Amino acid sequence: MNDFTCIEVYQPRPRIGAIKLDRPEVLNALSLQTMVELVRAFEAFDADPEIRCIVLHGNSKAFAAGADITEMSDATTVNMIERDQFARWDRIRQTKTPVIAAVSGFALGGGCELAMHCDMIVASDTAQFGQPEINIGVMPGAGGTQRLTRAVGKALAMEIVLTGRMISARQALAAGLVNRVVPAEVYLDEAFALAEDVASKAPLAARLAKESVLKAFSTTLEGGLEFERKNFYLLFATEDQKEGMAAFVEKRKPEWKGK
Ligand code: CO8
Repeated sequence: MNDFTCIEVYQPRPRIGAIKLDRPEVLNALSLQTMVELVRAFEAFDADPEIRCIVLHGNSKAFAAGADITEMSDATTVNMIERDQFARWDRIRQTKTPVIAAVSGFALGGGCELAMHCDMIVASDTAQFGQPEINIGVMPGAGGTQRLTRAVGKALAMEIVLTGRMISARQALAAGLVNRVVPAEVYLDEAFALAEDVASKAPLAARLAKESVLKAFSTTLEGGLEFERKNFYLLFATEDQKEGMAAFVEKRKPEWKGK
């Protein structure tokens, strides 16, 4: 996992996998190569039972300022279809391990959409979110019109998408787009601390709980309740359910096996 050129992959703390977008000269614009590497990193962490939570971040100036415009500017519809870039985004979306985006600076276009692919967002007070595609003659393509609308509601989503204006971290918090806003100096530590909290829980329960919450976005209430119930029952086949409940009864800390 050490031959990446657009990202850096590391383990900041036990059980936490971190991915740093690392193209600072272009504000971490998401090139095709970046997306290839992101998929590899996410899939490797997802396949590693030691990794219980993933944190995705950029640098203090930019999480990511969108897809790499220089790679798209001359593309035709046929080129875009042939590149099939969204297949990679779909693979990131399928990550089963909980994922936290730690956002400082710009999270624009594909950058905002990538943050919204994550399960939670910790923002620095300098973060700015936006879907400025309208300013370059297109529109969001990696889920922005759908995930942003579900997160912040129709009125604000329309304004962000139709004007291309950015919103501040505080506005994003008030609108429900992010989990918390913290000083820029500590945003990464705060994200790692949240990741540690998630990583300390029973991993199979965490995976199925994530899957069930996400189901709420793609099904009816009836279908979602059914899905949730099946996952709940499924967890009674795990050793961790026995351990978790025994530990509660015996007034001790549970020891999770991920089995
Ligand atoms: N792509 C390529 N290069 C970029 C991008 C980008 N998205 N954003 C910034 N850069 C480059 C700049 O060209 C500049 O390079 P250079 O130093 O060689 O001139 C460098 O990064 C620094 O940028 P600025 O000098 O512009 O920095 P400022 O602080 O003045 O401005 C902004 C920061 C406001 C963020 C500005 O850079 C900007 O507007 N960037 C573009 C934002 C944007 O439009 N994003 C949406 C892109 S389209 C998209 O994301 C569609 C996603 C669809 C899914 C993807 C699958 C195809």
